[in-house]
Amino acid sequence: MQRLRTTVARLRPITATQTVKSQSQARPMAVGGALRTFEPLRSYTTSVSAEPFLNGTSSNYVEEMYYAWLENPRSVHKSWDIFFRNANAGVSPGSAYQSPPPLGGAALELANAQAMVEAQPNMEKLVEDHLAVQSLVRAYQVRGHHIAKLDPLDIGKCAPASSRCSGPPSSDIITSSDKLGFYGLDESDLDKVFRLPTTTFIGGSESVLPLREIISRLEMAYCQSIGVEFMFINDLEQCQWIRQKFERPGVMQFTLEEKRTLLTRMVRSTKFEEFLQRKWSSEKRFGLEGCESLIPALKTIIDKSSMNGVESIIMGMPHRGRLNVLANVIHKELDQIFCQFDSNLEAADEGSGDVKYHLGMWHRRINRVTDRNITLSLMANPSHLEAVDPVVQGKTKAEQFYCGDTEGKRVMSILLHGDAAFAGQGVVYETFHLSDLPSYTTHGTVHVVVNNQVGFTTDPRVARSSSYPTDVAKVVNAPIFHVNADDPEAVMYVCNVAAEWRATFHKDVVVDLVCYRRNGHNEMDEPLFTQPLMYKQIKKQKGVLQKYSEKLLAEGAVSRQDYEEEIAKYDKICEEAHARSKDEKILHIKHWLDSPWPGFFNVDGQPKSMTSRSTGLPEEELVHIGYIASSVPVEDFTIHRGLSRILKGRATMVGQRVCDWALGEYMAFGSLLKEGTHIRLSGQDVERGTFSHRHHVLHDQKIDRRICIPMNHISPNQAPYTVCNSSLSEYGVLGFELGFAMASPNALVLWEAQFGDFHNTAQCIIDQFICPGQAKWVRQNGIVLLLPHGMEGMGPEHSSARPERFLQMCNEDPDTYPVSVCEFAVRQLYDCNWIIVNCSTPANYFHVLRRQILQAFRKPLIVITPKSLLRHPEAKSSFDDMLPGTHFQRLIPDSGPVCENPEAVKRIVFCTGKVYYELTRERNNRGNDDTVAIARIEQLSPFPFDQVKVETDRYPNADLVWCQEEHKNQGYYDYVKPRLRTTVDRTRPVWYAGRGPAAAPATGNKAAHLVELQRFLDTAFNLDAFTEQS
Ligand SMILES: Cc1ncc(C[n+]2csc(CCOP(=O)(O)OP(=O)(O)O)c2C)c(N)n1
Ligand SMILES: [Mg+2]
Repeated sequence: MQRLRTTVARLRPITATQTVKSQSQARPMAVGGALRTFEPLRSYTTSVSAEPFLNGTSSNYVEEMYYAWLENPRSVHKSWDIFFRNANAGVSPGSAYQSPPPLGGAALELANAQAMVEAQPNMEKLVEDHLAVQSLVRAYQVRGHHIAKLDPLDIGKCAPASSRCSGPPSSDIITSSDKLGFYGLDESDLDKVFRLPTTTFIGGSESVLPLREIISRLEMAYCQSIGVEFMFINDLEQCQWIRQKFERPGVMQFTLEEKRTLLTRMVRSTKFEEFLQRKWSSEKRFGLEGCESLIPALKTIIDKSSMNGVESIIMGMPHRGRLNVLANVIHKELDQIFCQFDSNLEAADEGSGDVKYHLGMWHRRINRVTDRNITLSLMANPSHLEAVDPVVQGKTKAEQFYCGDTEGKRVMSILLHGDAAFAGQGVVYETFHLSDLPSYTTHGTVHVVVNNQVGFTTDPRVARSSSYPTDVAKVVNAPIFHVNADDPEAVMYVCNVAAEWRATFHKDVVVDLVCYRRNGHNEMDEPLFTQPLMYKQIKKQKGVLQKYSEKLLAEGAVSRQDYEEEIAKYDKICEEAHARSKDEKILHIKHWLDSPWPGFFNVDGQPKSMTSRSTGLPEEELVHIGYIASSVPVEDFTIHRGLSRILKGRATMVGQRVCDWALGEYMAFGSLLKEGTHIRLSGQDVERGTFSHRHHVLHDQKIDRRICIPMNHISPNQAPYTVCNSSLSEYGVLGFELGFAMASPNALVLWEAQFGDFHNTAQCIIDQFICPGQAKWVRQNGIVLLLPHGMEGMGPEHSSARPERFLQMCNEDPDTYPVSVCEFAVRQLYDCNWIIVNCSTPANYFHVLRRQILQAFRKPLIVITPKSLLRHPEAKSSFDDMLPGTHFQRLIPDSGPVCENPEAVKRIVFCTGKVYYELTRERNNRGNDDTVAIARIEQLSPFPFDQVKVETDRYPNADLVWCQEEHKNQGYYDYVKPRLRTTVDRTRPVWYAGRGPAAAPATGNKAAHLVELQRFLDTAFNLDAFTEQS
C-alpha cells in the first residue's frame, strides 16, 4: 500500500509555492562517486492510501505497472491508465478505481476511456506536463551533444553529418523558449515545479525543480563544452553512472591546485611546440598547435589510472603531437629528442632507423600526482595510420598475462587517433571488435581522438558518412565524450571520467578532443589552398594557453608573476637540453626501444649464444606427449566418436614411433610448454584446425561449453597454453599477436591464416612491422605465421600463401655467395630479417618450431604449411628424426639410389614442400631414381647456399632444375634461380619445371589442374626437355 501511495504521490506536480526543500527531505541522497541505487521517492502523503483492493503483494505489481505507465501510458491496460490518472488527480479512496471497460470491441473501449479522461481535464494536462518533462530530460540526454559548444572555431564542422551540410541541426532540444511548444508546454509552465524522474541527477539532493531550472541544469550538463554520447549503451547501470557524472550540479569544480597544475601542463605543451618552431622552423614535426590540451588530457588519464592502481600503460599514437607526448607525457629526455633534428649525426645502430615522429619509447618513472611507480611505453609505429592499434592491444594483453592481471587492473592501453583516420581505417573497427573477446580483451582502452576537423587537406564533410569521427566506437557500446579542446577544464573533467569509467567497467571509452590544426598538415604546408574559410577563422583564434591563463588570472587563481615564471622556467629547461643535445655525436635508435627484454641479451645487446643446439627430444618425452595428444585427460568427458578415432590413430602412431603433421606440432608445443615457454596460437578456427587435423580443444558432447585442452595437462609445472579462435579478422588479429610477441622473447606466439592467401588482408602488418621491424626500430620479434598453401585443384582462392611476396622482401643478396664462417647457419639466421620455411616432413616442422625458441635471438618465422600433406601417408616422420642430436634440416638431400653412383646422375631437381611427393611418385612410376636426384630446400630464407653447394658438387654431371607447382611468376622460382646460379658460380644453367606464368594463382578447373601437373612433372623428368634451350 505504502508503495502505491508513493508512486501516486510522485505523479502529482506540486505548485511553485510548495518549497522544494520540504519535498527533497524524503529522498535518499546520492553517494558521491559511488554507484547509487535508484529508489523511488517515498512521501506517503496521498489519500489513495485507503485503496481497498491493494495489499502487500499486489502493490509490488502495481508499482511495476506504474513505472511502465510513466514511460508510456499505453503500455498498461486502459483501466490502469485511468486509475493512475484518477489517483493522481486526488479522487477519494475507492473512487480512483474504475472497473475495466467491457469487452465490447476496441472502439467502445476507447470511447469509454476517452470519456473518463475527458471527465478529468486538469488531470490530463498534469500527466502530459509530467511526461513532457520526462521527454525533455531524455531529449537532452540523447541529443544534447548536438548543440553542445564543441567547436572552438564555431564553424560547425564537428557537428553531425546531416547538419554539416545544411545549417544547424534540427533538434527537439530546448535552446530557446519557443521550443517549449514542441512538448506541449508554454512559458507559463516555466515556473511550475516538477518532480524529477529517477533517470536524471540534475536535482542533486533535490527531487523537484521548477521547469526553468530543469532546463537550465540540462543545458549545463549537456550543452556546454562537453557533448556526451551514451544513450545507445544497452546497460542501465552504465547509463546511470554516466548521467550522474555529468548531471550532478557542481561536478565541474576544480581546486586551485588542480587549476594550477593544468595551467603548468598547458604551458609545457604550448611552449614545447614554440621552442621547436623557433629552433627548427623548416623541419616537419606535425606539431600539436590547436590541440595543446592533449597533453593535460593524457596526463589526467594517467594520473587517475595510477590512482586506481594501474602500474603500466602502453600507448599507441599517430604523428600529430607525438614529439610533445614523448617529451611531456612519457618524459623522454629533451636532449634526445632535440638531437633527432640534427641531420649530421651518425647512426650507431644497424638498419634503416626511422624518422623521429615514428619512434617508440619505454620509461619507468614516479607519477608525481600519485607518488607511485608507473611504466609508460609508446609503441613505435609506421606511417600507416591506426596500424599500431591492434599491436598495442596485443602487447597490453601480454603484459597483463605475464603479471597475472586477469582483470586489467594493473596494465592498460591508451590509443590516440586522428579524426580522419579513426573514421576511415577499417583496422579501428577490427580492433574494437577484439575488445571484449576473452582471449583478446585488455579490459578497456581509453581512446583519445585529436579531432582537428581536417585530414591532411580533406574536409570531414567529404571524408566520412558518420555523424562524428568516433561513431565506430558505438559498436562496442563505448561512451563517447566530445569536448571542446579550448576548454582545458572540461577536457580534464572528461578525461577523469574516462579513466574512472575504464576502472569501473573495464570497457573502452572515447574522448573526442574537438580542436583545430593551427598550421597546415605539417609546418611547411599551406592550408589556405584548401581550407580558406576555416583558416581565416584559425588565424583569428586566440591560443588556448592565452585564453586559459587569462581566465585564471581574472579569477585570481594564479598571479601574472607566477605564470610568467612558469613560462621562463620551461624555456630554460628547453634551452639547457638543447645545449646538451649538441654534445651528442651519435644517434642511438636503441635509446628509443619500446619493448626491452631484460636479461635476454648480454650486456652489449648481443645474443648470449651463437651456436646451434639440437632441437631433438628423448624418446620417453615424445611418448609422453604423444600419450597426452591421444587421450582425454579429464574424467567423465564425452568426446565425439569421430574424434575418438582420431585420438586412437594418434595412439597407434605413437606405438609405431611415427608422427604425422598434427602430432609433430603437438610434440613441439608440448615440449616447449614443459620447458616453461608459454605458447599462444591464434587465428580463425585454430582450435580444431581449418582442416580438422589439430583438435587442441575437445568439446564435451553432453555439456554446453565444457571443454578440455589436453596440452595444458602435460606436466604440473608447465607453462600455460593459449589456443584461441579469433574474430574473423586478419589485420587486427595478426597485429594483436605481433604485439603479444613483442612483450617477451620467452613465448612462442603463432598466428595461423585460415588459408595462406588471406594473409594479404593483414599485409600492412607484414610489410610495415614484421618484415622491417628490426631494421626500423631495433627490436626483434619471434612471431610465427602459419600459412596453409598448396595447389590441390581447389581453384584460384585457397591455393597460394603467396610465398613469392615474402621471399621478395628478404634482405639477403642473391648474387653474392656468403662468406663461410663458423656456425654459418646461425649467423645467417641472425643477419636475416625473417625466416621462410616450407617443411616437407612433420619432424622438420617440429624442429623449426623448437628452434624458434631455443635460439638465442628472435626473428619472425614464416611457415608455408601444407594441406593435403596433413593426411598424406608418406608425410610422416619417424621418432628417430626427432631424438636428441637431431636438428632442423635446411635442405633434405636425396638418400635413395642416386647416392650410389652420383657421377651417373643426370639431373638434380630442387624443390620445396608438397611437390616433393608428386615428384617422387612420378620418379617411381618412371623408374629413373638412379639418374634424377631430388633435393628439398626446406629453409628458403636464409638460403642454404652451403648445403645446396654440397648437392651441386655431389652430382657434377647433373643439370639443375627448379621444380615448383606454382605458376612461373609466383612461388619460389624468381627467388631461387639467382641463388642457385650464384652457388654454382654461374657455371651451369638453372632450368624451370612448373606451371607457366599466370595472373591467378591456380586454375578453377580440376581437370586443367591435373593436366598442368602432369605436364610439369614430364618436364622435370624429361632429360631432353631443355636441350634446345641450352
Ligand atoms: C593508412 C594511411 N593512409 C594514408 C596516410 C597519409 N596521411 C598521413 S596523415 C593523413 C591525414 C590524417 O588525418 P587525421 O587522421 O585527421 O590526423 P591529423 O593529421 O589531422 O592529425 C594522411 C591521409 C597514412 N599515413 N596512412
Ligand atoms: Mg585530423
